Amino acid sequence: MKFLDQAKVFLKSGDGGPGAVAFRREKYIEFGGPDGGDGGRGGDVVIEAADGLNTLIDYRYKQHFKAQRGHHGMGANRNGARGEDVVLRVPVGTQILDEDQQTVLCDLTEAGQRRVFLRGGDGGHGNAHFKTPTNRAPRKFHPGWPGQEQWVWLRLKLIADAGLLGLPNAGKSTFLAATTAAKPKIADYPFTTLAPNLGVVRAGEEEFVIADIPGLIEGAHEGHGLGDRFLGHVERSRILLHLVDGTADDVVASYRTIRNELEAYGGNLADKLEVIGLNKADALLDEEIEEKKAALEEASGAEVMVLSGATGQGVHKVLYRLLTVIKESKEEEPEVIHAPATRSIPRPPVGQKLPDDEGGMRWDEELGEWVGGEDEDLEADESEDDALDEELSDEEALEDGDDLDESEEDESEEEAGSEGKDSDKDGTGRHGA
Ligand SMILES: Nc1nc2c(ncn2[C@@H]2O[C@H](COP(=O)(O)OP(=O)(O)OP(=O)(O)O)[C@@H](O)[C@H]2O)c(=O)[nH]1
Ligand SMILES: [Mg+2]
Repeated sequence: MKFLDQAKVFLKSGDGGPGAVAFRREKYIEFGGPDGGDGGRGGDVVIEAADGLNTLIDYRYKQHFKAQRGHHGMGANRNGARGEDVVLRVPVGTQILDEDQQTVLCDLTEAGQRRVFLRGGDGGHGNAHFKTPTNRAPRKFHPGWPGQEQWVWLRLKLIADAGLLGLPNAGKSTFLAATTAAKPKIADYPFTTLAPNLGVVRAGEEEFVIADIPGLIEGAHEGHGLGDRFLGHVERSRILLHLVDGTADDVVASYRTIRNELEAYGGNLADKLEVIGLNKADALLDEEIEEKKAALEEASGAEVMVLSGATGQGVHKVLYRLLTVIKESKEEEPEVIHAPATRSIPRPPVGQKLPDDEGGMRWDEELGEWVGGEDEDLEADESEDDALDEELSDEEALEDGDDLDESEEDESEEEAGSEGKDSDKDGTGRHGA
């Protein structure tokens, strides 16, 4: 299944149904009074965290979610039925962010959690409601209250107890495969892992979840490599396992590169507890291990554990350390860690940064593309980077989809709406009865 961890969707709760204008008309009964019922309430937009989902890919293909409007009231004091809710099933760990991506509106951290995100509008009163001693035949009715509508971002931040970090090829996926039943792709080229993988470690009675994310490189926060967006999936971790490839010439530089990216990402990441692992010990001589371990300890000011995901050397000790911290942290704070809002929009791709004064171009965070300046500049810039091209074409495809959806649905709604209202407003008799 394709992995997608962010999507922008339009939500609308149902409008309330209009009240009816109707009068009792029956043989032998004179002066039958007003008996138009109330309209039904519009459907809600409900968000539900579903077990067994781990991607937002469904929201790439459908972006508009509208709950049904309430049914209209009818004669003989019959109230309209309630509109049907629209339910969005999202993976556990999904946040709903405001359109500005700054505010977390809702954070679903447990399977089965349900939130009424937008309430449907109330139905309007029928004319029976407006009768008074002085106006015994009112033709007044209320058309119903409108529903609410909003564009929001869905952002998935997977929930794992421990997060794996490191440069590409540090051996993160190998570690995950060695300690859990997960079967991530492993190969000796960078960026083997393109989307996060989760695995469950079973240690005796206990178990915990590890997340393996794509490798980070220098400048990931500026969009280099795969960018740093995947760090969102370790934001809720209680501890990070930072793997450093022991066969690298300068392990301290490797370590610092990742630390810098954590700082640049912001959120709560740089302050998280971290276990540092000098990996691939099987490929190193003993004195190399000693030397590199000492250098790393000096640079980090923390103890460095030596391990090899390939042979299993030192792996149990690392798992035990992780488990101890996770257990302590869960005792202190059993709730899933609330992750702050972090930017989920694409960042300027590599080499695309233009100074603000150059041609008046600037990077538009909302659109994820360069805006302003001369068109020629824009084209030249776009063709430089394949990644950008892909992003743009994806977005265009989505936008086209939006337009279609909207125009279709709007038309059908308008038709339905105008029929409904005509029959209400002519005020000549029973509404829909
Ligand atoms: N000798 C040795 N090789 C290892 C060890 N762990 C991983 N490797 C090798 O290092 C290479 C990269 O391993 P991966 O597990 O794919 O690395 P990764 O960190 O997941 O890399 P990305 O997914 O690209 O970020 C593979 O060829 C592995 O076989 C180890 O402990 N010892
Ligand atoms: Mg990997």
